[in-house]
Amino acid sequence: MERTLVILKPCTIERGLIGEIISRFEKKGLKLAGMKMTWLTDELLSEHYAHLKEKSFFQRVKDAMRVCPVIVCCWEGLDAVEVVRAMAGKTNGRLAAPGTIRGDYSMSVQENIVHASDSLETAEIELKRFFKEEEIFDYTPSYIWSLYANDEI
Ligand code: IDP
Ligand code: MG
Repeated sequence: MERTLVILKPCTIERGLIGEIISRFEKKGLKLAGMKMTWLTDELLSEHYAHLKEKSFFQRVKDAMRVCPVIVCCWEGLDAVEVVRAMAGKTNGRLAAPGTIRGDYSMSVQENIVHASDSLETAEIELKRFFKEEEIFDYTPSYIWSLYANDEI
């Protein structure tokens, strides 16, 4: 099973969409392996958004992530990284397809509801960045055999 990082961004907290977004991942059949509320630091965000450091909007994007605490989640499932990225949709909420999280809840490139890891390698690095080892939980939900065929897992 793969694990991936999702961050519910400040825009999501402020707009009262926490339950809606978490509910989508739950209904899909992803397993919540870790979750906490945390106030991110500029230092941590500089690391997290290092790929944007040459962009004019780098500082603005980081500041937008510190408007209020965020909720970081670890979701687990078969192909979880790809599944969650597909559920998030395109970066720009105005271009993201209806039915995706950004497509349904965002009108913005920056204020786009969630962060989702973009590859398995990134997910591993990002989970370590935001969670301590003991904050990620191993357990098997009783409904696992209703979610997957026995040759899938
Ligand atoms: P992603 O979140 O879809 O993986 P990235 O390119 O990794 O997109 O960018 C990280 C975050 O930076 C985006 O989710 C968005 O909040 C912000 N961002 C990306 N491109 C722009 C832009 O052109 N203007 C403003 N903010 C941007
Ligand atoms: Mg990204």
